Amino acid sequence: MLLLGACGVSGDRPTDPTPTGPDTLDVFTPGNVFSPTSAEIRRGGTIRYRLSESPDGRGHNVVFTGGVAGAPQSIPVLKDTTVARTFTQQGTFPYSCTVHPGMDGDVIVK
Ligand SMILES: [Cu+2]
Repeated sequence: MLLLGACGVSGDRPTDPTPTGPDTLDVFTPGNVFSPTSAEIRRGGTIRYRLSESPDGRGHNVVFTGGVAGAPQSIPVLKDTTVARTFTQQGTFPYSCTVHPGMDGDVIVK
C-alpha cells in the first residue's frame, strides 16, 4: 500500500504560539480579596479556589460575571474548602464574591 502525503506530517510542530502560564494555579482568599487578583493559566488549566473563612465568618463564593461564553460553573458560599474549576476556552473570565462587594478577580486563559 502506498502512503501518500505522509511527508512531514509527523514531527512537524503546529505554528500556533505556545500557550503560556501554568496548568494549575491556586487562588487564595486572605481576608476579603482574591490572591492573585488576576490569574493566568493555559487553556485546559485549572484554578483551585482555596476559600477560607472570611473575617465576618461567612466564607466566600465565586460568581462568574459578564456572561462570558465558556465560563465555568459558579461556586456557592463556602469556607475552609478548596474547589477546582477547569477553563476549556481562551479568554478573560471575570468573577466576584457577591458576599463582599468589591471582592473581584479574573482568570486569563491563554
Ligand atoms: Cu468574599
